[in-house]
Amino acid sequence: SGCNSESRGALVVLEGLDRSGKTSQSSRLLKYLEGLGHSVELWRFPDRSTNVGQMISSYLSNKSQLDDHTIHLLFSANRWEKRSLMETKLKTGTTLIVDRYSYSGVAFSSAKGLGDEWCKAPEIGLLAPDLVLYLDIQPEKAAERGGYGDEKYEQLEFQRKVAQCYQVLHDASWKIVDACQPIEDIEKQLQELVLECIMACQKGKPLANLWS
Ligand code: 2DT
Repeated sequence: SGCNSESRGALVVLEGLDRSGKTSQSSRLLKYLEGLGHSVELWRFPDRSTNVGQMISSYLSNKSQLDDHTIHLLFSANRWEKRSLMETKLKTGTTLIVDRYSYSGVAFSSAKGLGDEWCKAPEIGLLAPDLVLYLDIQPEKAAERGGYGDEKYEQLEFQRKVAQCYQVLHDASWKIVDACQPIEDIEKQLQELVLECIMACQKGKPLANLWS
């Protein structure tokens, strides 16, 4: 084991409500792992750089309207179009830190009233994360943090529903971290959890598909 060329990278996902600290903790993790000499990249979904991503971006900024099912499938397609690159990166030893993934997909759409099973179906066969770091914060607390932007879902009432929908999604790959602790404390906890996960992947933990 160790950092040999045959060992794979880890798929680490950060999830949580808007303003839970996912994005800043993701970049802190990236810097930390780079500092240790790991091969690591920071990804995020939606990936707004693709054609599908641009449709999503226009929807989120209220420049276009789409039926709830349609936008759900676009979010999923946006992950499918990155799946093979994701697999290649992981198999060649790069760890991916991913800011939002399929859990956001299911939580946000089921918060609108779409059925859980329907929401999960298009995610079947995407790569399953080795670790999901859920930054846990009450919607009211998140709303106090310098407010939301102007995008579609950034309203307290909707975030409350999303929080409930996230709750039914967690499985063995999830670690729930209290997002109201000092930033440095959260950072330390995430570092430990990610290192442990990277080691398990180096030792041969197999890549799996959703939903496992
Ligand atoms: P950001 O503000 O993090 O860019 O998120 N969303 C995200 C969904 O509804 N479905 C998905 O599959 C994903 C990945 C969450 C943009 C918003 O898009 C929502 C917030």
